Amino acid sequence: MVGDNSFVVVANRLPVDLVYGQWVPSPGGLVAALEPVLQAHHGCWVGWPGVVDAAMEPFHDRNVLLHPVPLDQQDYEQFYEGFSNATLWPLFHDLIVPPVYDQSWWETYRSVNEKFATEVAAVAADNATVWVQDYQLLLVPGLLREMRPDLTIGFFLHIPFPSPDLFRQLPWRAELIAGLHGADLVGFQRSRDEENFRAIVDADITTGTFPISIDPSTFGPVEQEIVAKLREQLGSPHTVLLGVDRLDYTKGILQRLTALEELYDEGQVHDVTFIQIATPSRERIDHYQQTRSAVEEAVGRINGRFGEIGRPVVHYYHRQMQKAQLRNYYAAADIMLVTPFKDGMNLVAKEYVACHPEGNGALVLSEFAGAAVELHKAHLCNPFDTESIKSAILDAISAQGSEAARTTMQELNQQVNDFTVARWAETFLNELNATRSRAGKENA
Ligand code: ADQ
Repeated sequence: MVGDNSFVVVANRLPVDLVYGQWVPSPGGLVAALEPVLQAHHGCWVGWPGVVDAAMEPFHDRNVLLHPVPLDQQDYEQFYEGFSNATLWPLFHDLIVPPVYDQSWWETYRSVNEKFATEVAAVAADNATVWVQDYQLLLVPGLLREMRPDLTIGFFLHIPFPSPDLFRQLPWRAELIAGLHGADLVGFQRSRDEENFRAIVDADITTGTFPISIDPSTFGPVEQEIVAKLREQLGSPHTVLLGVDRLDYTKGILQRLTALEELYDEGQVHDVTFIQIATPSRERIDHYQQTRSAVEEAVGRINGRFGEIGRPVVHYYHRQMQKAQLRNYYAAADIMLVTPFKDGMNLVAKEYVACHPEGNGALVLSEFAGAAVELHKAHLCNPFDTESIKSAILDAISAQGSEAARTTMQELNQQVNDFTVARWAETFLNELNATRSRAGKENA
């Protein structure tokens, strides 16, 4: 028996969180971008609700039908924390920390991917389109293809794809590649990721590059009074720097703190305040705990060395924030620091740019973030080189208020307004349909 959904999105997480016993929409542009498609095509979303051992019936949220996939504690530890986030995540981010290769994690990863595929196979209508998201579900396209050859299957990888030499380390590399072969179209953030993937697969798999984006309309207009108040609360510093990240070792948070500390130490900056907002993330994994300790130690040290009463140099928040509040911080910041060692895209960079339609503000951006391809006019830096981060910050400070800085920020803003997440989804889905029609004709 088949289901009646002609469009199915499958992702590790459902786009909702359970907060004090209530389901609340989880922040993220993906659901906003896909909502119209889901509604127009009688679609549904298959994913884990984020709570272990939750036995739940399908339910509606914002008019989208959500199909929960239950995971137990072992699934959570071995599939999510283990294989997804301690094996694939570090391997796909170029070994910033060493990946762990563990046979039992792999077996759980495979069995959880089977659970997701089985659920999708049950809810998808005849000839439905299924869009599989990200590195937690690399086996789903292949498993689904066996269960339901009638489906059109797309896959999008949100994180980078490593170079062939790194990927070959993975003991289960052949199985993962076979999994992706089940897709009609495999999409990447950057052409470099697509090239890395193409170097290890047969020519017959269709791939494409589709840089993800945001919905700029959710980032404006900004209330100037609130922004002015925020700057006042900070003590009206000359320059406000901002960082917004999940607290993850890929994001280079410690490196930007080190750069700031050295700039203060050398007397190159004065009256500069840095706000770092870090969302708690994957907190039970060792390397995340180590990163948090190192970041918090640096914050304390910098404030101890250079802060004054009522005027710390670094304001550090380790918590999730509402998008509306985040928007005020983006708008208030003179310079945004986005310095990951490696990042599939980095939506924070685009969100900041979306909050600066008038052209004030500046973006310091790692050349290793996918966003650097489109936002190449930002102050690019190499996060492995503290001098490079420092000089990008100094360049941005000295250009503050200039006509050239304004023109650059307006161009970046235009780019983000033109290439929205809705356009990303539409481009991917059009290409997926075109690929499937070509294949249909060839087989006819
Ligand atoms: P992430 O690694 O999570 O995403 P990013 O693209 O920056 O990184 O997205 C983070 C999102 O979380 C942003 O929308 C941001 O606003 C939000 N966020 C961060 N800190 C927050 C806080 N304290 N409070 C509230 N919201 C906060 C992965 C890949 C990226 C890729 C995206 C999408 O690692 O490279 O860009 O998927 O494909």
